[in-house]
Amino acid sequence: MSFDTVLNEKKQLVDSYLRRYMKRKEGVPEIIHESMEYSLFAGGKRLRPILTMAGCEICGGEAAQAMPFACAVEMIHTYSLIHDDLPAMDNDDYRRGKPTNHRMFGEGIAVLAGDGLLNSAYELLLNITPLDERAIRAIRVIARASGAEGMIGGQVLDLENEERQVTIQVLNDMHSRKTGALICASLLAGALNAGCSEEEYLKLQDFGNKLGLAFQIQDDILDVIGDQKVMGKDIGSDAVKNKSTYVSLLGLDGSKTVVKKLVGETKSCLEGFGDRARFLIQLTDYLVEREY
Ligand code: GRG
Repeated sequence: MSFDTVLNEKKQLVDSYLRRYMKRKEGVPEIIHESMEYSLFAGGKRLRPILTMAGCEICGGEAAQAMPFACAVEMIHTYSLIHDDLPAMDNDDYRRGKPTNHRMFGEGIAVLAGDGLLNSAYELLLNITPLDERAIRAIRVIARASGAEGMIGGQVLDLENEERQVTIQVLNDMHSRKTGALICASLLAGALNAGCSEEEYLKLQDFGNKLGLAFQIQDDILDVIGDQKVMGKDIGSDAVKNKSTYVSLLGLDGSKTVVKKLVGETKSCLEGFGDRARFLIQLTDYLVEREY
C-alpha cells in the first residue's frame, strides 16, 4: 500500500472515532456542540493523532487500541488553535480553510468551545478501560505537554516576545514547548499504550522533539512562501506582528538547511526499530515537504 493510502486510512479512522466520541448529549446547549464540531471537523491534517497511532504501531501495538489517546490529543490541539486565533492572542480570521471559530460564533462561545474540547479530551481519557498504570502514564505525558511546562508555557513566551527579536536559543525553547511538546507527547502516548520499553521511549522522545522542531521551522517557512489558499489560514502574520521566526533569524535558505539536518537526525533516532519505522520515516518526509 502506498504511503498516501496509509495516511488517508489513518486520517479517516481518526475522523470516524472523533465523530463517535463527540456524540451530542441531551440538554447541552446546541451552540456549544456546533462550535466545537465546527473547528474539530474543519479539515486538519490529523498529524498528532496519526503520530499516536504510529507510536503505538512502531512498538508492536494495534492502532485501534490507541484511539482514545489519538482523539484526545486532536481535541487538545483544536482547542489550542481556537484560543490561539482569538483577538487576545493572534487575532486571525482563517483557520483550516474556514473563518476562525470566534469569527463564526463570537469570542465568548469560541473561548468556551476551546474549554469544552479540552475537558472532553480528559473525560475521554479518564473513561479508558482499564485505566491501568500504562494509561495513566500516557495521560500524564499528554497533560504535562499541554500545560504550563509545555504548550501553554510556550504560548506565554510567544506573547511576551511579540515585537522583540530573540535569540535562536529562546526561539527553540519557545517552540519546543508551544508546538513540539504536544507533537512529541502524541507519539509517546501511543508508544506507552503499546507497552514500549524505556529504550524505545527515549528513542521516540528524541525523534518527537526533533520532528516537532522541524515541523515548526517548516511552518515558519510556509508563513513566508506558502499559498494562503492551500494553507487555509492567514499567512505573513508573523512578519506583521514583528515576531521572531526561524526565517527572520536564519533566513529562508538557513531555515531550510536546519530542517534538512533535523530530518536526517530524526531518522537516526529510529535505528533499531527495523521495518516498523517505515511509516514514521515517510511521515517525516511528508511533513517537511508539505505545502500546508
Ligand atoms: C492557546 C494554549 C494555547 C496554545 C496555542 C498550537 C498553538 C499554541 C498555537 C498555534 C500557532 C501556530 C500556527 C503554530 C505553528 C505550528 C502549528 C501548531 C501549526 C498548526 O498545526 P497543524 O499544521 O494544523 O498540524 P492542522 O490544522 O493541520 O491540525
